[in-house]
Amino acid sequence: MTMFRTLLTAAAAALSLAAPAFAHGSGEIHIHDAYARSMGGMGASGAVFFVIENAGDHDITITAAASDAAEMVQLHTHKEDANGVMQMIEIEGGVPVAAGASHPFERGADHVMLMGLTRELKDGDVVTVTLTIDGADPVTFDAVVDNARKPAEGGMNGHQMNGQAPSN
Ligand SMILES: [Cu+2]
Repeated sequence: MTMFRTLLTAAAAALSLAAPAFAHGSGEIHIHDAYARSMGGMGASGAVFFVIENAGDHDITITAAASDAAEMVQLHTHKEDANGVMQMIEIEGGVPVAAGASHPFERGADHVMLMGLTRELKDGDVVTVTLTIDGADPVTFDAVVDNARKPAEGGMNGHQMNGQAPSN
């Protein structure tokens, strides 16, 4: 049996060595409810929000984000400074998502920051985002621009009708 086991082990080792890089591919990573918004026209900033689900059996870390909608794209989060003021800062070390877990990118928390929009983002436009992931293949998804959407919770205007034009 020892010989047989050795052969099996060798075969398994050869298989794992030969396995393509996408063996733990994006089929296990799901993006839900993606949308984008802008804080102004071309050259201004925008952000992308979504929920990422790691349906795989090992932990991953989102290390970077890219999009052709902006000159610079960063993983951001909000942090309270010494004066109690919420500030946006770049996330260092990436965003971990444990196996079987989901992680929200949402208003007032983690988000994909679009800095220097290359075009105006109007409602219904599509922003394509690619996430670089440690532990999985890159994931590319489309986020539809919805500038009227309110934060999911805690928003002062949460009772307002979605899609209602702001008065200005
Ligand atoms: Cu930001």
